[in-house]
Amino acid sequence: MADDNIRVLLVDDEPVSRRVVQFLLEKEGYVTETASNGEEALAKILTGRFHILLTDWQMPKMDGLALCRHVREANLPGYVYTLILTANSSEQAVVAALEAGADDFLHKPPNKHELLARVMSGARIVRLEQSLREANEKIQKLSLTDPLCGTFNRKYLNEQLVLEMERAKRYSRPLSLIVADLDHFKRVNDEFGHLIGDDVLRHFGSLCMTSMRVNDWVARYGGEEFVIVLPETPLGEASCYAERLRLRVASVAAATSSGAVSITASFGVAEFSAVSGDKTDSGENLLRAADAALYESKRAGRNQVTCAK
Ligand code: GH3
Ligand code: MG
Ligand code: MG
Repeated sequence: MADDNIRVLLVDDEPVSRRVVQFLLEKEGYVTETASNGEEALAKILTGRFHILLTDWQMPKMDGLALCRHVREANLPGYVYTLILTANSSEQAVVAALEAGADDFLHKPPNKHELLARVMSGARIVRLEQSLREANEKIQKLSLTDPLCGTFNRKYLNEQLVLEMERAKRYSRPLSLIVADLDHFKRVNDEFGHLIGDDVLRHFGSLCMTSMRVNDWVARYGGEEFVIVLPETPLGEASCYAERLRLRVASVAAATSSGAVSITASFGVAEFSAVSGDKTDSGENLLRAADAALYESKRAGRNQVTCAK
């Protein structure tokens, strides 16, 4: 039996041959939908729901070759394995179908066993592509995540901040950034050891992640320093957010194997300016301004929020 996750789109303008093939595929366990011409098929394929396309060649409106070409040009979430069915099985026809982007070619009317075997081999390719894509996504995600805290890492910060600033500039939207640094964190390590220090860092990362809105994100910048990016947020709002987070950090102790460990953190806040030449006109300058404000918080006694001037 076929994997019931595999969805097939069957395209044929002749209702009888459509019904025969649909019956065969469904009996084998493939979820099968149909279309009666290339145009209708393309609209369905573009929904991204199909893994295998089994299409007739000669059809009104848009033929099978044109359909294949459109499918290959489309930006789809996964690979669509494509088989072309035709009565014309000349060498030139086979070449034209493969050149148009088909993966395989079947004579019409198809032999039942051959049809199922070829669809099954398509399903194998689809699953292979799915697992490769999932593995890639996992690796991509891991390469942008801080392994200790589960926040994003510095690589993500460098890449994403530029994009966020471009968007803010293009749509004239505000964007703010907070640099947070744990206070006297060295003392935590000295008193409780590095492993407990790690627990405390995880705790801090988790407090940040659970107190943000959906479009905000946090990256671990260095040892015990984090950067929080707040799109669509002007300086005043970002400062209120930092103040709420500061209070939460100071009031919720980290639960560690050595018991509850209380910490505080200092914050520096800055808002991006799209005006070239301003103090916060680039990612680097924005970070520098927030860092200078953080330094002010440290200098003034720690456990506080300072906005960049
Ligand atoms: P301040 O209030 O001025 O920020 O003082 P601080 O002690 O927090 O700052 P300092 O920069 O002197 O020390 C930071 C400490 O953070 C020292 C370093 O050992 C520790 N640290 C950095 N990365 C890690 C980590 O991944 N795990 C643990 N446990 N400690 C870390
Ligand atoms: Mg510190
Ligand atoms: Mg530090």
